Amino acid sequence: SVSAESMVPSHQNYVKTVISKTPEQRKRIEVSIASNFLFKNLDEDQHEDVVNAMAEKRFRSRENVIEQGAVGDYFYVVETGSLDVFVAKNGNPAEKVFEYGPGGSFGELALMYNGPRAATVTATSDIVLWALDRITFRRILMENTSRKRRMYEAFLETVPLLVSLEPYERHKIADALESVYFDDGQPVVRQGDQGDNFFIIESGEATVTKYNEKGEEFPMPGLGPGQYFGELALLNDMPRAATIKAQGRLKCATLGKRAFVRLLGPVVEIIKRNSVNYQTIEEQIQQHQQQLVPVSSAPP
Ligand code: 1OR
Repeated sequence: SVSAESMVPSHQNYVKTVISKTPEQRKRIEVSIASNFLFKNLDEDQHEDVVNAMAEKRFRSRENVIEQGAVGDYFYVVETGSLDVFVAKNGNPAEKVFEYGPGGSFGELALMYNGPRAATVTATSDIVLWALDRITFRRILMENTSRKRRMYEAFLETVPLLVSLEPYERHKIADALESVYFDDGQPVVRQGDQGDNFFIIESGEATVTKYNEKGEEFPMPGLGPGQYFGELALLNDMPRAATIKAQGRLKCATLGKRAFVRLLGPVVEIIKRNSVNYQTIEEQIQQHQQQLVPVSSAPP
């Protein structure tokens, strides 16, 4: 018979990697991983195991940390310096496809899929990295990472703004996304506020309202699944240009400003082009509404 005990995952069948560190090194690891989404949502023990297992590695400018086609051994987090990523496809010369700076991480693909390294990663300055061995990466970080990538994959493929991206670029976006929920009528962004986040609607609907100087409300076309908002404040460092509220239960995927700038770089031109349309829509509505009475006025 199957005993209850055998169903409990055993904690004896792996040996934890512990590389001794000074408190100063631990502090540097904490700073390096603080803004990295792959390390979010770890419990205390997992966090401790990861920090224990990390090894400090230094490379000189122009040295390769990873070579395309090689066997995967480590996952890396950047403490200081910068690196370029090159991909060679179908015998063509390698092309630069991405770059990393402090807080960035790479080398997860070969460890997740047991495949060859998909790219060459080269130091472009003298660098300090923290390396996590394959076994610890798979035991602690892989579950989270692949679950999140799978969870957002299908959704991100349907977002019109992101269709032109490479699948791997959408994976990086998935790593950085967090889902947030709003109840009917709850504001997501308020006109005039400082903006720190970008939103893509996963499910539900949102209303868009603009206020004039007198506090009169002008409703704008609403938003639905796959549509995005909150980009203007991030592009222009301006206050939020409209108030957006949940209409019924609303679920959004959100990116912080830094991730927005880093990951949506390839589509910023599309975003800017689309934002020009707002003016046209707004002008049309304002013209139309000059003959109408505003829907309501905010209390004085
Ligand atoms: P790896 O274990 O394969 C190389 O080792 C690492 O480079 C890889 O994990 C990723 O962490 C990182 N395609 C594949 N790997 C990339 C890419 C990339 N960018 C960074 N890495 N891109 C697609 C190119 C067609 C670039 C997308 C921005």
